[in-house]
Amino acid sequence: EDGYDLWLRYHPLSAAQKADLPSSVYAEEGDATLRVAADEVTRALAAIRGEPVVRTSGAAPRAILLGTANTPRVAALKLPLASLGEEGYLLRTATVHGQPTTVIAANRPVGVLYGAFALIRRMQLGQPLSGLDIVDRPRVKLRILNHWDNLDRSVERGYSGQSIWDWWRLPDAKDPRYIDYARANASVGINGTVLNNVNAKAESLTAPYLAKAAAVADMLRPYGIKVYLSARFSAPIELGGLKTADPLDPAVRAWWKAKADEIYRTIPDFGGFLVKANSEGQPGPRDYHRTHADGANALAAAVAPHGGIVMWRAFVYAETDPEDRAKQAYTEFKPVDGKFADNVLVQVKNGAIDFQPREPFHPLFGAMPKTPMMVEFQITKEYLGFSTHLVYLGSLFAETLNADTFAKGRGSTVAKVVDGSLDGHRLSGIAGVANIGNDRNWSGSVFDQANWYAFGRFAWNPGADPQAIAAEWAGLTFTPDPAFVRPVTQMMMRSRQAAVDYMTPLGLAHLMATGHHYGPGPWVSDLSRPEWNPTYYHRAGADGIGFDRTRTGSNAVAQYAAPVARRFADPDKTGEDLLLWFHHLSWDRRMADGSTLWDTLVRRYDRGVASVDAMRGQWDALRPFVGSERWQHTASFLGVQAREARWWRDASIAYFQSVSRRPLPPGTAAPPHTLDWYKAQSFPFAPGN
Ligand code: BDP
Repeated sequence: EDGYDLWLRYHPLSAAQKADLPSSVYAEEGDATLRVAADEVTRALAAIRGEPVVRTSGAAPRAILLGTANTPRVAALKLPLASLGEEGYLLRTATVHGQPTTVIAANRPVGVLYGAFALIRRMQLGQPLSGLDIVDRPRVKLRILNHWDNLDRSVERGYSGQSIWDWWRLPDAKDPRYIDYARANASVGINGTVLNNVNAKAESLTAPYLAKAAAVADMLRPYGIKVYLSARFSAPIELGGLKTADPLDPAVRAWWKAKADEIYRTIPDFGGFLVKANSEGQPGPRDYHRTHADGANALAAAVAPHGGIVMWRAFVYAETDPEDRAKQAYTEFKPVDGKFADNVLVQVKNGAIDFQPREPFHPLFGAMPKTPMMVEFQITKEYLGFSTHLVYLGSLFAETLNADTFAKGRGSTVAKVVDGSLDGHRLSGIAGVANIGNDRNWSGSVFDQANWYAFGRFAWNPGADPQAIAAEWAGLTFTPDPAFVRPVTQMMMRSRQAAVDYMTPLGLAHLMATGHHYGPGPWVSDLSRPEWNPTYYHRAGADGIGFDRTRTGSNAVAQYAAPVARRFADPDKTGEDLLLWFHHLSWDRRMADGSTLWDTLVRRYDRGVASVDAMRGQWDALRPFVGSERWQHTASFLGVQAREARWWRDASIAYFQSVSRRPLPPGTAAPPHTLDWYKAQSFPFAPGN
């Protein structure tokens, strides 16, 4: 097994485990989505039981019955479907024609599909089906992957091969892999996908590319997945020949309207646009002295008659204001709260800077109550060791979603901002920058598949438990045997803190090498923009280390609600995890346990290295549970990670010691090379170079 089957492996259970499983499937198959739901259950059940499954159109013993309220046999059961909404489902054990039957029911076919995958999970994990009575529905409306895929099939920050979208061969050649992509996404409730990079080319909106996108949309539709496109703000100039892209210019608005009409003629259920504007060189409304709301509303007006939406990114940082990059999105967006059309969502990265191993939650969460706010996570691990380092992101997602903004008092979590419940929004959404490519194993490594899986499960339920999700994924991907699941889950749960420790401990951030962002570069200080340099972020000098974001510094803490601001303003209350994000402190400062900041910093690097060594040991012990190809692949990557964790540790300590001029704490090893040696390290090639 090479990992292609993801968590949908459908492998046989032991005789005892499968004894009570159903043996037939009943569904009415007029609807394409109901048909794929029935096919999937049949396929899974046959594989898990290891024998053929009967598809029936009448009463059968031990059947699975799938359907909506419009399916007569389901309707006859008079199930309480009202509370399920558009996408929820109900799993229940019922008696149909005197036969014990497992029922999957929903208001709409897509709910049945989600219920089918939930039932498959239970079956595959060997959980009992008797006495089932489960109701579930997604808390978030738009659960969307963002592909940073270019039209030439390169993938920005992609570490798993080329884009799966074969633009050259589309629309005629429809790669069957798109169906497996759709199955995987539907199985975790993902219901939308943005096909192209936020650094968008206008060409993606031309007729030939729309025809290609339409072919993909046709394949994804039965799986409840809508297609969206990243739009380049200056497309009216580039494609329409206009002199301006000013969002208030009537000709520009007419161009977008005509373009939207054309798109909806091609893709009738097109989801809408994602826009990166006035960020890192992308054009945007500020080029015309208009606000982000003016820009978003122009596109929103074009798609509104068709039911489309606009996701407008808040990832902006002006080239002119070097004071504190962490503050800039709030400064630009907070004043326009309430100015966005009601089919616009503002999409905000989880932290204020850029997908670092650890960041505090973005101050815009809770600060724009009149605007639906999406959170954007990065599933692809640009700053977390690409696809070679094993880092489970479920704990990172949970850390952001559980953070309390205090916007409306205690309990105003980011999750409640994002699911719309805090401020009563009709629209809500979560976006994840995809880690999917054309590698056989989709994500570059088997354990990176867990991050795709966890993203979907958190988008469905932002209150989910990362540990439970890790266990579920491991059980499905390898084996549900607790002797495997328990240690592997523990390993996954520790992995993100390990990476934080060996890359950016104690709230440090953005210390990586230039361009590709792989490996350490804390010394880098010669890039043209101040906020591109690691030295801008750590501010280490003879006096100490860290970025002062309190009143004596950039005062970024003031962008948070008062209770949060008070906590972050006080180094004794901030907590070790975010300490140097908010404070510039003396190397000799005493930490809670009495050690100095310098000694603690060195020990965190050591702890990170030790955690990776422990992960290697655990994986060795798990060899009997895992097929050889997937075991070997993971073992070799853990070897890379162990070597590179040391590299991060040694290079960082060599550099920081050259600044702190403090001795290493007793019992810690000196870096084996000089600082100059670490500075001279580079790659012959690294993705993103
Ligand atoms: C940064 C990436 C860059 C992206 C940008 C974004 O380095 O490649 O284009 O984010 O999110 O993290 O737009």
